[in-house]
Amino acid sequence: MNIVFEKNWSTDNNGVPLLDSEVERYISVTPNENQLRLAEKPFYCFIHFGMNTATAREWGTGAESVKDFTIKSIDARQWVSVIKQSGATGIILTCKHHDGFCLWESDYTDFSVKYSDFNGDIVKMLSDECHRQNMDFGVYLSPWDMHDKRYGTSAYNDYFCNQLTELLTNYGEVFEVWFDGAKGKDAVDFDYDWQRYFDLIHKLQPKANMAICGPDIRWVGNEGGKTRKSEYSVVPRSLRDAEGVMEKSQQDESQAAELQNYKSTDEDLGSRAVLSKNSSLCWYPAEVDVSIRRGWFHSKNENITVKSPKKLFNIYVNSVGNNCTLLLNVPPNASGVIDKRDVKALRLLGEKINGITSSPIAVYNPGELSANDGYLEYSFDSVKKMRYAVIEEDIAHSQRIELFDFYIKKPNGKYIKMYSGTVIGSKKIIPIKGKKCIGACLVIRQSRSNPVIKSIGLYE
Ligand code: FUL
Repeated sequence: MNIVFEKNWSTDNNGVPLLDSEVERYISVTPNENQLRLAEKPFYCFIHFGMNTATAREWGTGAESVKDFTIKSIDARQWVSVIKQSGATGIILTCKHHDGFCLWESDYTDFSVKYSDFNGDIVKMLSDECHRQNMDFGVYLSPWDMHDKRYGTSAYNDYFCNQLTELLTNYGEVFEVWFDGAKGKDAVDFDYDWQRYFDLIHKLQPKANMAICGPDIRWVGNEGGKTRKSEYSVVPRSLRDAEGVMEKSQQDESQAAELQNYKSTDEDLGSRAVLSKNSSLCWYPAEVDVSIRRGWFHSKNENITVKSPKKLFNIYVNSVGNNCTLLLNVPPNASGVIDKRDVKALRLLGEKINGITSSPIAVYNPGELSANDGYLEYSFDSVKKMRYAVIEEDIAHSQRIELFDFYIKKPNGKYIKMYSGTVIGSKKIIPIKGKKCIGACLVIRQSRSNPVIKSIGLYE
């Protein structure tokens, strides 16, 4: 045996218990069916489109009128097909942003497309097109509403539930409902009836995940595409508290830039040290929301800020490949189409993502490891130039791996460590940069119990 592999989870487990009653408490926390389904389709897009697209703003003022929505048409087919090319499998539309303008023909307000010069229901146009092109459709409905006079009174909770009912009844299956925590710092205090919203969603769309201020998916904590070194999915239940999420969210239009540079102070959300201090835990995986441009809404002044395919791909590897889902925002312009710059970046991103797994050296499915599998060693029949290793835990058994090293075996027989990591979770993507090798080895140094590995894919 190679001496460097001797210390592993099955021998000393880095000096911590492999499984005791405390650790058992951590691994008893597992995803529900909706969370499992989302982890299988971890990349989807946001579309920020609406009043702000017409008025060229990031946030509205609350004083807009339907006449300000001067957009005449949209090309939903283009939106969906362009986004599909990026490899994304779903789209979440800002059906109502903070300005309160509704992109569907709601029966509960006169501040919607129905009363504007736009001819049609944008939510219907997009959801129909998503279903036609086999893409998931999701809904962003801003809890904070600057325009509606009911906001701040209990009648607003009824209004909000009526809106949810329309959106979750008339537009087919909805895969995610996104509740933004942002609220202007001068806005009136208001008690959102979160539990009523969650119960309603659960009743009308039992397969939908509820994100950010919702209980299924947590906000990664910034809008710049960054993730922590260790993105845990088993975390203290208190992180699910919607009011807590709101406190950390945008409270001012200009704060978007700040959030793009945000460095989370809560770096550790789920190590043993954190979990041991919390009696109640939950499965609450992170979602990375980031815009392809500087702003969330389209502005022609920001055409030069479209992120390069390389940058977008790095974001993908650091989010999807770091146990998170990725929600990439693509804002169509006031002519109702996605700009050609964004189109090109998305196409090239899609090619790069496909390129990760297009040339497999081998894909293994080890399943639950036993004490004999302290490390996993693989040999190839010829020299390969490895570009990626993709490792997935079977998260139906929770997340177990806490520390690991990944080695390649050089043609001269020597092992070189390519990566040291912590969390694996639903997916870890390790770039190897085309290094020549005749084998590879995964050494799990620390785990919460016997690791359960769904797959290890090695790619040229
Ligand atoms: C923020 C909002 O204030 C932004 O306008 C955008 O919708 C972003 C996704 O969330 O909190």
